[in-house]
Amino acid sequence: MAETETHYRACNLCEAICGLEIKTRDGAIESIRGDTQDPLSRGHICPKAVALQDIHNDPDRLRHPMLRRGDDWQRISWDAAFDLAADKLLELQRRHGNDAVAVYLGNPNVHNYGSLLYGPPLLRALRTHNRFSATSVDQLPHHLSSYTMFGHQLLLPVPDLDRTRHLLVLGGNPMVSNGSMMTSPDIRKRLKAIGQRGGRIVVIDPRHTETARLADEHHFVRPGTDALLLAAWVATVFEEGLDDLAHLEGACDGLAEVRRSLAPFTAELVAPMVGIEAPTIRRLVRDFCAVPEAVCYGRMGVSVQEFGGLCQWLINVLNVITGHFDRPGGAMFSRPAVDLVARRHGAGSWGRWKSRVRGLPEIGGELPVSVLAEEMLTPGDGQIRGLLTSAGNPVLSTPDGRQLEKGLAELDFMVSIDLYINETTRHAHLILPPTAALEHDHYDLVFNALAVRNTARYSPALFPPAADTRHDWQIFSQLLRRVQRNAKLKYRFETWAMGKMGPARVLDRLLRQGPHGLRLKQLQAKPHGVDLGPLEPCMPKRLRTPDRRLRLAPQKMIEDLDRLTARLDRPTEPLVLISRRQMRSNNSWMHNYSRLMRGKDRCTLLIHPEDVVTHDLEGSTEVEVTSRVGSIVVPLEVSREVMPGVVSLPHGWGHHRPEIQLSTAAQHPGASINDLTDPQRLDALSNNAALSGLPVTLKAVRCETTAVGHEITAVGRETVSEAG
Ligand SMILES: Nc1nc2c(c(=O)[nH]1)N[C@H]1C(S)=C(S)[C@@H](COP(=O)(O)OP(=O)(O)OC[C@H]3O[C@@H](n4cnc5c(=O)[nH]c(N)nc54)[C@H](O)[C@@H]3O)O[C@H]1N2
Ligand SMILES: Nc1nc2c(c(=O)[nH]1)N[C@H]1C(S)=C(S)[C@@H](COP(=O)(O)OP(=O)(O)OC[C@H]3O[C@@H](n4cnc5c(=O)[nH]c(N)nc54)[C@H](O)[C@@H]3O)O[C@H]1N2
Ligand code: SF4
Ligand SMILES: [Mo]
Repeated sequence: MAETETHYRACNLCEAICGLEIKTRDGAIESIRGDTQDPLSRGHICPKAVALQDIHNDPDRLRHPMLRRGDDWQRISWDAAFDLAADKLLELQRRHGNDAVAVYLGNPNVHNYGSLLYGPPLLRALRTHNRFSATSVDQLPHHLSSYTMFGHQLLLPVPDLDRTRHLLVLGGNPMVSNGSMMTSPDIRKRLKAIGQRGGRIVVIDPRHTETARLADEHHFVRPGTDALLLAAWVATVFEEGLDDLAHLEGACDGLAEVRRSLAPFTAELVAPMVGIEAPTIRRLVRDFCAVPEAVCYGRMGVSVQEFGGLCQWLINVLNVITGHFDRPGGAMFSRPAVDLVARRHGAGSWGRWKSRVRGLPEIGGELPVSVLAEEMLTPGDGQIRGLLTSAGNPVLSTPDGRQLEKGLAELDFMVSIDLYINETTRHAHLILPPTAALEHDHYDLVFNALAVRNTARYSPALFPPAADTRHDWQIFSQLLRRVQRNAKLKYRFETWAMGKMGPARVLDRLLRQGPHGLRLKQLQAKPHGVDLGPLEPCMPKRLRTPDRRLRLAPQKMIEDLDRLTARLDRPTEPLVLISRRQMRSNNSWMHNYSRLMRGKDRCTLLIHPEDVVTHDLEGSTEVEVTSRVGSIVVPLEVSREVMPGVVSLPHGWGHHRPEIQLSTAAQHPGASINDLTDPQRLDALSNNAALSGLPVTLKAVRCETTAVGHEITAVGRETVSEAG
């Protein structure tokens, strides 16, 4: 009789890296639970972890390399697939130059250490300037502020959540996202513990979020005005003498410049624009300064907006000048077992090249994904004609998905490394299917470095690769071998040797070199992970600036303040759109598992009751939302959760696209918020997409409407709001 086996591993679906206990019998999963012995997650999991078995078993998942001929997909051997991919990409480069081939890397790459170790060499070998990733619709401003202030784009301060007594959150909803750029599984307990030790949580968000519900205080903020609020806080700190830099005395440059440049942004000046009264703005920062263990933290809502770069800089400035930096309970640097900032290589860069059409600068080795479609659709030298995507779905996740679809349809060749034929990969000529999470080993290179506690955990694979799948690292490695076929022997040898080693041996080397001197064997002997202790003060030696000084006033940031001043004079748009995340979604790609799809339609437009009246929507259940670039129809959900003048939609929906092979998702299509977002709306400093605060108009859709698929056949009423 078959025995039940118990396996321990970390979940790699989101940033929380929860420990899992998985029971199997006869190679089938019996249960997935939280691992109570994991030092970081302590038994917590969310519903997505249980769906790991659905990914594993999903009949829609690709298990063979697939070649598209017209609308038909046919199986092809791996050898033929690798040869074809390399031949086509190299040929395009030979005929049209290296930049004719673009690469887009999606979010799951950062949750896959094989991809992180084996992807970059392939990118380097392709020598294209057209490198894109989900970073420029996400955390790019964090990297930019870390690069300019601390000397390394990956040296990212983490809120010391377990010791703080005052958490000030702007534009993050950890109760749903489970924490971002702040790996903090078991977030509910961690947040509740702040109150239990006498502390407070304050949330600044245009929506009364799940996190706001748990907080002691919540304030609505007009989308895209947080930089004004933060500037006013910094100005108030100096004006009222609340600054406390004693412990960093002598370690910072630019203090006087920060003080001078931000002085004009008084609370009274910014209040009408921000939507929070001046006395409250002042009181909020006094409260923050009054607690030694306090930290200000800002995430997606303040990153994907017009002033994302300034927001992330000002958050760091606020923590530093108020004595809440590099101190327990404040913003601290981690000391992970694999140190991402050990080498200068990859520390960051800015403007080494520019995008061809709009002339936007490279940052950190890549161009903003908002220019991807125009680089495909605009003829001329250097036009993108070939594309490699890995673990991404930019049609649903980047601005103006419909324009991108047009670009993808015109490509001479596209190859995707992905588990599915989705809204993006359906345009590929060739899809290379990787193993799914439970079929490969895992070590979290990135999120251990962003965690609220230093821990390390290695997870072996549970199952052998499904059918004819290969690990992502093997796919990258094989593609590289082909791409390099005419390269110098030295490079070809390196690639061969690295391919022979495999990621686990590379990891072992990185662990040994790391600050804790661990070995893979030690981690293998501790299936629940090892605890490496709380975050520790490490200034200034942890800084990566050449002189180990913290730059408080990077020139680019100071220069961008003029744009912020100009924002004060801009009239407020009548209605703007923001995004929201949902517990049972994971960006665009986990809507194919029925256990996550039960219940009511989730892709709804949240709208304040006052706006229902203002926009003449009484009695309608659906609404047509229009932006500069397009329209979608979505169900309305009236709620006081959003502030008047703001509507909210989740992202990652829009599964009505033809020819996708996601049978469950297609039954719950929703509509894509990124059919509305505008590739021309960027944070001019970081060039991150300004997804949030998008001006939109609404039009009622009459109840007798028949919606066919998701194309609009409804007769709308007049548009009443004239935004944008
Ligand atoms: N369940 C689930 N978890 C996830 C994901 C998922 O899709 N589902 N995705 C993962 C990924 S890739 C990421 S990057 C993280 C993101 O993690 P978070 O940033 O914590 O998640 P969001 O829900 O995007 O939170 C953004 C918040 O900003 C608010 N907001 C919007 N505009 C503004 C503004 O102008 N100012 C302010 N102050 N707030 C604003 C929104 O109302 C929202 O509450 O989540 C990760 N975790
Ligand atoms: N309007 C709006 N847009 C947003 C956001 C928002 O808040 N609002 N959030 C943005 C953010 S933070 C992010 S991170 C992006 C995400 O955007 P993307 O990274 O482009 O999209 P995902 O939905 O994460 O798509 C992941 C793809 O990877 C595949 N996949 C999953 N695991 C693996 C694996 O191990 N290997 C390989 N090769 N493939 C795998 C899945 O099948 C899926 O096709 O979306 C962004 N877009
Ligand atoms: S919170 Fe994230 S890491 Fe934890 S179980 Fe859910 S998806 Fe996995
Ligand atoms: Mo993200």
